[in-house]
Amino acid sequence: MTTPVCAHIALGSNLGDRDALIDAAVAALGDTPGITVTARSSRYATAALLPDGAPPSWNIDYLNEVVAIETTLAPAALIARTKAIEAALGRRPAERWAPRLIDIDILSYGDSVIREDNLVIPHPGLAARAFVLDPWAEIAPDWRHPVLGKTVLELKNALDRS
Ligand code: PH2
Ligand code: MG
Ligand code: MG
Repeated sequence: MTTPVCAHIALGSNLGDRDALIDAAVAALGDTPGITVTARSSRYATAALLPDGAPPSWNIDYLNEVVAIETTLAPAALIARTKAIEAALGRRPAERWAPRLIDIDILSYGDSVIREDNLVIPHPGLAARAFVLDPWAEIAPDWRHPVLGKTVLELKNALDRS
């Protein structure tokens, strides 16, 4: 038996029935052989974080949630599954930062540090984002970022929210 690994996953939606899409994504994760959903944060309504120069039409509020899973899937299989769930829920390829029906991002996979072309864990950038750290701190305040050496709660408390 492979020992299950605890991973954390961020979900976001700013198009369509955002609540139903996040619910469906979490249900699909939990229905996957080798994945058990072990904790869910509450859901946060968040303003879209966009790069300078993004089209004003992209400025649509998100719902965000973070879940914890126990999984026997390897990281590559886990990301393949998240992409398949996104596609099954209607997400189509689009520009980076464009509004999306559903976004499923792997934040952490145990204490692993993975830097491959299509798989960077812990997820870069997200460790500085309130829409990730607020829900994440509800379910895993003590998880320690293996590169930054800070816990989720410490990262959250250090956020510049101005
Ligand atoms: N995801 C993005 C870009 N901007 N803003 C919020 N509030 N929430 C998100 O999930 C989000 C975002 C790219 O994945
Ligand atoms: Mg994302
Ligand atoms: Mg994504």
